[in-house]
Amino acid sequence: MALLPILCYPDPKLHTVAKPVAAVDARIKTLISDMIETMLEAKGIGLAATQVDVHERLIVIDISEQRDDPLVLINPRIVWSSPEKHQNEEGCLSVPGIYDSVERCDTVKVEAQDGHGTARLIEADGLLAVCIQHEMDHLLGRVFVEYLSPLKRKRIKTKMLKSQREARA
Ligand code: K1U
Ligand code: ZN
Repeated sequence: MALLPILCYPDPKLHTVAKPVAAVDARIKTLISDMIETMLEAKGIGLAATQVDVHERLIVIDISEQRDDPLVLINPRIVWSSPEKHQNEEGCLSVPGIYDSVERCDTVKVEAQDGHGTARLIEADGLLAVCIQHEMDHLLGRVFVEYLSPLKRKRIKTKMLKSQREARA
């Protein structure tokens, strides 16, 4: 297993639209293991392949308290979302240290393949629903800060570029 580097906002590669996973083969299984290890090490509850510069439709999530119950979604598709929406506090491993409120659907139903390539239908609410919507946005090249005001986004961009410059110095 390997830790993968996570792209940081405003890296333009975060805006790449991911392509479908063609087959759940050995390469994808290795990528799944590496993404789970990377997510756990970074203390995240989710990670999209886009964030590790792989532009295929794959996400991993683990919202369990023991951090031992990963959910793997390959080629996920939201087939139903509730009309009820709420604001939720979000963070992102690609935008470290920034947390803000984003409106998301309360409940979603998602069709996807699991890590074995088996088709699944998942109904999610609460933090899982928020995390699925956040990660699926990554696969469309969308970062959560794009839901914030242009002024907030500009400040976040400046802050990220400054900390990246300082980390390089
Ligand atoms: O996509 C990512 O970068 C992972 C992200 C997932 C996420 C967290 C919170 C709401 C929506 C999506 C994170 O794991 S950020 C770090 C984190 O562990 C966290 C932050 C806020 C609330 C709960 C967890
Ligand atoms: Zn994120």
